[in-house]
Amino acid sequence: MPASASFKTNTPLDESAAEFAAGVRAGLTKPQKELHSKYLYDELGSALFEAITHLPEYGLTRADERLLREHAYEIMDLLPATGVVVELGSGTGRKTRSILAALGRRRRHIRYFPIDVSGEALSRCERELSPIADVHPLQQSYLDGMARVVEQRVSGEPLLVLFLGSTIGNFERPCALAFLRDLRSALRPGDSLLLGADLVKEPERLLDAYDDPSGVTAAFNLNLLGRVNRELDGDFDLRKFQHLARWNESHRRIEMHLRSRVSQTVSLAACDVTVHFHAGETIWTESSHKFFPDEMHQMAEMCGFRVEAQWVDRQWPFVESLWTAV
Ligand code: AVJ
Repeated sequence: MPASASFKTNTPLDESAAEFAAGVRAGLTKPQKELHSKYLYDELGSALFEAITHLPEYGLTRADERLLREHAYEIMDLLPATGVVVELGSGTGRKTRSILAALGRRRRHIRYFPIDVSGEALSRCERELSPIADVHPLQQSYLDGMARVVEQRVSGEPLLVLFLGSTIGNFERPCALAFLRDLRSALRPGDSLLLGADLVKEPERLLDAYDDPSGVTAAFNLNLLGRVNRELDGDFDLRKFQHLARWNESHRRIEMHLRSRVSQTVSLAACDVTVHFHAGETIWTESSHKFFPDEMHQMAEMCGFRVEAQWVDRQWPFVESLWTAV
C-alpha cells in the first residue's frame, strides 16, 4: 500500500453524490440558474479541461508553466529552505514539476501534498511526481486539505502553498478575499504562497480563449449537463443548449453560460425536481475573473500577506505572485 493511502479521506461515494444532488437542485431553482464550476471536473470534464490547455487560443496554462519554468530558481531563492509544499487544485501536477525539481536541489526530502477534487488527477499526479517528491494526495476541499496538512506539521517547518492556474479567478472577488484570509489563518508568519492569476487583456482575445473555434470549451461546458444526466438521472438534451462566453466589463470577468435554445422542461429524477427553461434563458456555469498586477498588492495586504516578488508573462499576460504571511 502506498504511504499516501493513510492521508486520503474515505469520503463515502454517496456523500459526495448527495452533495452534488443538493448543489444542482439549489442552483437550478435560483432565478438566475447556476451550476457551480467545481462540478465541471468529473472524469470527462477533467480530460476536456486538459484538452483546453493545449488549445492555441487558450494561453493561460502555457503562460503559467512558462513563468514557473523560467523563474523556478529565482522563486526558490526567495523562499526559506522549505521541505513542505501544499498545492491547492493540483490537477495532475504538470505545472508543479519545475518548482519541485528546483526545490529538490536544495532539499533532499520534499513532502508534497496535492489537494484536488479529482481522484483520477491525483493518481496521475502521484505517479508522475513521486520520483522527485514524497507525494501525499488529499482528495478534499482546499481548506479541509490545508487543515490536514497543518495538523501534521512539524514545528518550525515553513510551508509553501501553491495556488496556480488562476483558479482564484473562479471566486467572486469578495469570496476570493475571504478565501485568502481563511488560508492565511491556517498559516504562520513566514509561510509562503505562490499565487497564479490571469491578467486583464483584450476582450477579443479572452472570448477566443473561452469560446474556441474548435468547440472544446463548448464541450467542456456542455459536459456538465451530461454529468447531471449520468449521475442524477437527468434528461437534459445537450443539443438543446448552447455554450456562451461573455466578457463582463464591470466585474472584469469571463462568464460561461449554457443557453437554452428553446422553451423546455427538464427533469432530474435523483433530485426529484423538474426545471423549466424559457427560450434564451441561461445556466451560469463559471466566472473567470481577470486581474490588474497592482491588485495583487492590495489583495495581499488585505489578507495578511506581503508581496515578495512578481513575474509577468509577456506573451499571455499572467502573473505569478509570491506572498509571505506576515
Ligand atoms: C482552471 C479555472 C483557471 O477559468 O480559465 C478554462 C477553467 N474554463 N476554460 C479558467 C476554464 C474555461 C480555467 N481555470
